[in-house]
Amino acid sequence: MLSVLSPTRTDDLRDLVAKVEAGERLDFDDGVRLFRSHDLLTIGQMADQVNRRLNGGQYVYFNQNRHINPTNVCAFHCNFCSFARPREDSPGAYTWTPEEIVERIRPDVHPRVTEFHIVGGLHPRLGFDYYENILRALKAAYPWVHLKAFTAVEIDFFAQLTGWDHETVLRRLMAAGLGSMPGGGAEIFHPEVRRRICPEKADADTWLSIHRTAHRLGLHTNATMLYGHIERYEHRVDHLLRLRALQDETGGFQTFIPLRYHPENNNLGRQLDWTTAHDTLKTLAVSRILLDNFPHIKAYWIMLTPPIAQLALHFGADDIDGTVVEEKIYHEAGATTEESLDKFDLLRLIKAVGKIPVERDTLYNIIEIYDKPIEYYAPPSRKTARGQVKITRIELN
Ligand code: V47
Repeated sequence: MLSVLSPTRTDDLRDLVAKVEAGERLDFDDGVRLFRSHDLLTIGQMADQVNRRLNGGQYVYFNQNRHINPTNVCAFHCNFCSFARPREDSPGAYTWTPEEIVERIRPDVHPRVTEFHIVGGLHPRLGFDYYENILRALKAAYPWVHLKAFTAVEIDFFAQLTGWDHETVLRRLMAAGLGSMPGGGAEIFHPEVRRRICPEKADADTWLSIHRTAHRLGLHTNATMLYGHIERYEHRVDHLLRLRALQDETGGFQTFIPLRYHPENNNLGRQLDWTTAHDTLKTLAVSRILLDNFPHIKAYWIMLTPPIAQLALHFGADDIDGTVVEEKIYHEAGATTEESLDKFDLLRLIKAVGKIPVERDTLYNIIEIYDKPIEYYAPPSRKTARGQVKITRIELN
């Protein structure tokens, strides 16, 4: 008999819950079952448990960073991308010189900015020295800032440009100031999907091999997965398990970032809608459960919106990225979030869900733990609905 006190479940995940409680690994079929399940709260609890085991569960990391996209001119034609422009004279195309980049970001760089996140188009007519010079110029102007730069797809493009192997390209970039690599360009590894959404891009084996080489050279890297478009749950699980296998081998990944597909202003989006918040929370949680060897899972607030990023902190995520300041890839594709949040916004976002904010650098060295109450005045740039300037005293406990 049905009763509101004993609601029926569409499925039963008890055996998987027991596996996670025992610290056992889930396999491919388990992963697909989790994705097919609608029992979001059970999956969230499982992910929370893994997060507690790995990170204690109460800390949430953020950093003060600045994104830099040096050019949007790109030789590739990925179906999901709204950022790229095919030619230098295409409407909206831009390419900044290294000197322009240094000056453009100067107002935003202060001593507590610890990271520049640098990714961009694969410019068909610039030489490799352009990318090296960007790193050199940034290091010369802001020597304390870590350079997390260039996805594996960019590294592969530089190898084609120069005729060098991936290791040589990476060594050259390290000599110019490269400190680590971001996780972009992974999209969905499975060839059935990859050839439909980004046929020109480095394939899965190449992407993984470049990260393997980077780890061998002592670089830490991140990994991503672009979800919520034409892929099936099997493709997501395949993607996650390939990353888990490489991490078993090298231990060089720091953070996994599931990237929610944004369907505006790109070819793929013509017939696709936004995936749901339910799917987003489930994807974060299943990632946390399957990637039991990844130290961190990031809920990138720009892409998720701050409210969903907050919920994600109860579904396995322990990082929300940083201040960002200027964001193009998601805003061209329909993101409605701010482009920047300041440190206090991030503290508020994290403290509001009962977690302790931890300011970190790119390599997760701790800069400050915010475990005491904080009082501050919100900046006068905040306006009321009537356009009046409002300075508010805010207390964070
Ligand atoms: O590789 C492009 C994705 C990535 C769209 O390592 C899109 O800390 C959704 O990798 N909808 C670049 N996603 C961003 C990235 C990243 C972001 C934040 C932190 C880190 C990190 C890495 O953006 C691309 C691609 O997968 N992307 N277009 C779109 N329409």
